[in-house]
Amino acid sequence: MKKIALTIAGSDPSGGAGLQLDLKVFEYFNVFGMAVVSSLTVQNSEKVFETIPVKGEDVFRQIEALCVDFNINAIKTGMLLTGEVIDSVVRAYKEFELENLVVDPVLISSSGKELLEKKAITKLIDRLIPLSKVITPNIPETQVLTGIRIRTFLDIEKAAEKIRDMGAETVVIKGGHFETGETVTDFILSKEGVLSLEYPRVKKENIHGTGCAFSSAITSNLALGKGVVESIKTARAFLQLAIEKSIKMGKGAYYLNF
Ligand code: PXL
Repeated sequence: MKKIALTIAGSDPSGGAGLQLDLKVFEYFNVFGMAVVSSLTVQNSEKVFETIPVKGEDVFRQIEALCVDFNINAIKTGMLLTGEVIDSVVRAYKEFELENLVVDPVLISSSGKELLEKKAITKLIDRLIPLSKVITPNIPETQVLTGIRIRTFLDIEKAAEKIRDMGAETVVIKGGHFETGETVTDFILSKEGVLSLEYPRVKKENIHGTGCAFSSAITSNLALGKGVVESIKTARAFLQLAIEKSIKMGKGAYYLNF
């Protein structure tokens, strides 16, 4: 039977990020994609102009309707915007005994718009992160979540341990914002130990949706029944390809292409 992956994420009407991109990635991996809308955004390739909340109870009811019908093999969360949405996801995750949760702890857009309200950050840490099989923060998100200022590779390792101690099973710290050399190194702390994945840095000013695509590729592979580390490696290789092939669709950021 075809496997099902669910994204609980914000809408990016331009298709460059958010649940619209997640669905395309699920399709690429031949997984049946479902999407619960956690918030709306008004945006284009240049900027996120506005964020519009969806009520927590409405998010819960969307998930509920899916869970009473389908067997969902893996889930990811992206932009959640509010604490009440986090509460709904946590409640649904527990009530419907969901598994294989990938948390992309989206906090702020590249253009500087808040995608999770500040007062909900402790809720993310206390309630959602402990349920995650994989969490995929970038460097700025890692700094906010841990309070550790990342200057060296050792700082990344310490921060990964701190996030693991919050209850995440596997922590992937994305190195794209760290240094600006010829390579990008992602750091993985899993039950199997530590691992780093190194890829050539693609020199394009600004590429939209990389975090969304990476976490939904991991989710796809978990839905297919692959192991955690294998899912992360496959997702990273896929992301590299999509970055290399990324294209200018509008006036602003490059969009992933795969
Ligand atoms: O890349 C973070 C992100 C996630 N989800 C939505 C977004 C963005 C960034 O703009 O718009 C909907």
